[in-house]
Amino acid sequence: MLRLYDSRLSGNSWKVRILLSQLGLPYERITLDLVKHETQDPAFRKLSRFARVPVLQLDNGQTIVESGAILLYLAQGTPYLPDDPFVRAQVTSWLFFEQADLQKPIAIPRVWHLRGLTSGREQEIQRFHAEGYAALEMLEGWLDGRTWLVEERYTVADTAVFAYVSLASEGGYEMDRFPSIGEWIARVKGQTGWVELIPQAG
Ligand SMILES: N[C@@H](CCC(=O)N[C@@H](CS)C(=O)NCC(=O)O)C(=O)O
Repeated sequence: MLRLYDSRLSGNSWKVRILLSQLGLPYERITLDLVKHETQDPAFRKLSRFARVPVLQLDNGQTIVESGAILLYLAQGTPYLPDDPFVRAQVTSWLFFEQADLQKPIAIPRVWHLRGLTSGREQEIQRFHAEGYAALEMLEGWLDGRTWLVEERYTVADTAVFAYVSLASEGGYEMDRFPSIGEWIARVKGQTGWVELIPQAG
């Protein structure tokens, strides 16, 4: 059975859990505690060359690291990643954009907010916000008048970009500024098989 190493609040791991659910693939979930630095455990480091989650372990024991690589691996041959090479390149370009421009400026202030570590970091947060807002403006412009990121169909580009963008308010971003992003987030959440980051109790 597939095995996913994740952590409770990891948006990068969440992307993979959404796709696994949408594909109906059973998997074993192993949730690491990042506050306890469990990613530094020598046994885990053998699985993850970058000492980070998510890690997908295949039936034969091989592992895939990096959320984008895991999404592309799992989605091949499914409607979530079209076969046409040009369309695949469009999907891949969104995965790169998310990692280069969106993920870090959203994820780092979010972790500081969630762990109560913002005091003394105001200037750094401002710098991350400037970078993040610039990327969010580009995303907003692209989504204005469009339903999905690529070819007007839902793909792993949407899954990948959705995760941290939907969590940005937890990092102090004012998301009311981005109405098209807000509508697109609601559409992603409405996709069959979509799962919450943390399942509601009861
Ligand atoms: N580019 C990587 C980023 C992975 C990443 O930053 N993972 C974080 C959690 S979201 C992590 O494991 N950090 C290590 C730690 O905090 O110990 C991906 O997309 O998978």
